[in-house]
Amino acid sequence: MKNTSLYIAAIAALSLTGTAQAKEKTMPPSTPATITTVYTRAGDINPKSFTVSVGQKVRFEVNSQDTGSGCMKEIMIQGLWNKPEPLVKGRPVVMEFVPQKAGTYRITCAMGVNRGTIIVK
Ligand SMILES: [Cu+2]
Repeated sequence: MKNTSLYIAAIAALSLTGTAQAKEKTMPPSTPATITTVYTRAGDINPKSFTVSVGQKVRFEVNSQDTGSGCMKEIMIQGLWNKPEPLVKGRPVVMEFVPQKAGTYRITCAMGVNRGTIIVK
């Protein structure tokens, strides 16, 4: 009787382990660290300083409450996202990248005017 109970316990433990492994396999290979900011014409982006890790996929979201104008109508990250993206009210900008080198990267307009920083550690 005792032996049978042990056997059942062992089978139960094995199948639990199997389930845990199956769950891991269905997870995306690299879940991005999401950082989010809000753009307004009066306050530009807020928050404007972020820290992320080398090698960790980052998802940077900019939620625009206004449509950008003039010099500051586009946003980019020097060295991480070099394509200027237009700031349009109600249309989130999403930039996904994997930082390869530690350092301080500038969030700017298309012409290079500072609006924030991403620190990669
Ligand atoms: Cu500009």
